[in-house]
Amino acid sequence: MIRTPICELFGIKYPIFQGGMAWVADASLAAAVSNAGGLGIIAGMNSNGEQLRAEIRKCREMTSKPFGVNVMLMSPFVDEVAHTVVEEHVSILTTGAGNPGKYMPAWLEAGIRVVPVVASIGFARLAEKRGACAVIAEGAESGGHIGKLHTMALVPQICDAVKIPVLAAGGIGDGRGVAAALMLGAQGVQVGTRFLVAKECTISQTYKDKVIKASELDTVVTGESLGDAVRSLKTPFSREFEKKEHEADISREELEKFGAGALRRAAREGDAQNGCFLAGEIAGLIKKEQSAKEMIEEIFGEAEKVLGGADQWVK
Ligand code: TUI
Repeated sequence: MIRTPICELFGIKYPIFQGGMAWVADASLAAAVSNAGGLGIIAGMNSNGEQLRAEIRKCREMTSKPFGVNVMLMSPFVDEVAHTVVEEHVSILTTGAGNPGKYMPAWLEAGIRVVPVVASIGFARLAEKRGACAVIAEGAESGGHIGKLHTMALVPQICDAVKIPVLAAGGIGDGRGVAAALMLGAQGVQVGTRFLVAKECTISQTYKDKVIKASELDTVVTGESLGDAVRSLKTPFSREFEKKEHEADISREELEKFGAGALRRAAREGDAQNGCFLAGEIAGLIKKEQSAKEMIEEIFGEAEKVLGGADQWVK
């Protein structure tokens, strides 16, 4: 049995958070992960305040276990979402793609435990100072919006920089990844890409099939020229985006217009031509659909085995 202080802090059996993936992480996935003993997280990114409220209430009907909400700080609805989570008495928040400082006093006042995703030491220290109870150090192997450092270098540096617990994210899809994260000093993990193919994940079958078929070389990072690097599966959309962003005369607005709606088209419509299928580098490792429970039990069974065998290397 692998238990860390993360389990007590968040009232969960296994020290694993499910990534709050935009257009993916709904009540169905979050409740399944929470019921399996992890921390399910509802994406706040693609919802306005009222849509998020409905999703939170739906999740409460599907699980009595703790779950959280992710507040994506670049969302056009971020102010509403930040307010709705307080009104709905959400107890755990993760934040992504920016600085949640503006919202922290109100969230802490409401007794919410806040866990920002960080991609640098400076930001991890700032999050700790502002009252975060843990941070998620997310390396650039991740799908979606990414920072510059990768998990192997980022996690130990963040662990040394803060006193609060650290969860590792980016490139973790099985028990070996969990074991490695613990060895780097993390007390838990956040997993996104593997949960894309959970049976309870409601995305299009096209999306799931693409993840299952992906090889280790099938992701690409676009948007670096906009200062908004995003990792996704190689598709006609990503190739077109890549081409456009290197055109000398294209404006930021034109590119953003081209990208608008692409996450929804991938996740909800399975539009293989015009959708943007976010996924991390670990997609190549993922071979089958399973329930969230099967995934989590398998991951922690493997982690226990590899950690238990680690002393073979110590003479
Ligand atoms: O947020 C994510 N991943 C995401 S959000 C998303 S939705 C979207 N993305 C791009 C365009 C349109 C929609 C898809 N994937 N991960 C969390 C994350 N946060 N990764 C990196 C960071 C991060 C980076 C810099 C957090 C803080 C930061 O700096 C804050 C500061 O102000 O210094």
